[in-house]
Amino acid sequence: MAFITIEGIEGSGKTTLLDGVLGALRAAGRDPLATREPGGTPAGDAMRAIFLDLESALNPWAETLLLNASRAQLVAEVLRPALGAGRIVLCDRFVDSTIAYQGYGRGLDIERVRQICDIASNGLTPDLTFFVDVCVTTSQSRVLARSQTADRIENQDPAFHERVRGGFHELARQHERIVVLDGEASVEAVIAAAMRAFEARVR
Ligand code: T5A
Repeated sequence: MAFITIEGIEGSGKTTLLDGVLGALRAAGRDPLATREPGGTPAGDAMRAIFLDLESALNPWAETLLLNASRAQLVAEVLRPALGAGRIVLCDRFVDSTIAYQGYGRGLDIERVRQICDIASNGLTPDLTFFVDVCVTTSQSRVLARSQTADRIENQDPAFHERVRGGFHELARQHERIVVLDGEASVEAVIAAAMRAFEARVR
């Protein structure tokens, strides 16, 4: 049993890494579960759609509470049962994203944001977190290459994304569970570095 989260700014390669780690674990005979935030449950997916919609004029605290409503549902409906069954769970984003985006990015009081996240996560903390780090220029060119239409968060200015990236670096300094991976390296190199960290810390 292990709870592993993957963090980083937009287009940093989290989903690509998650797929790579999933494949490596399955090849080793494991049966991991993969999910994501916001979303991962029917109710959470509906909240994700509201959260990302450009038409949603969300107040930053409403945004924080919405993300954490989705999280509370995911913890109760998916994460706890899977971990309780002894599975390895990989989650694309978790509490660190809320601290980085709503705390550092939006500028909300970080302690109050953390208190809300604590209610939603209900004591669940990752065993290992991969922070896939890329610069904002790389992030923006990857997001643009994928689609010409940005969602509500991708639409924020570069200074916002710099603050979010800085927030992830600050969290990595504070928490030993966070492993910083160079997301500018090749996909194969990022996956290999993650698997080395997994074997050293989880097995
Ligand atoms: N959010 C979320 C908050 O504000 N607060 C919160 O609490 C939470 C939980 C949705 C949004 O929600 C916000 C943050 C987000 O804005 P999301 O669905 O995770 O979160 O959205 P994104 O971060 O935008 O996810 P992306 O799919 O855009 O990015 P990924 O998963 O990091 O990147 P990925 O793997 O899809 O790769 C992007 C492109 O880069 C290439 C891939 O092939 C792909 O084309 N790529 C690489 N290219 C070269 N070298 C590598 N190493 C590469 N890795 C990937």
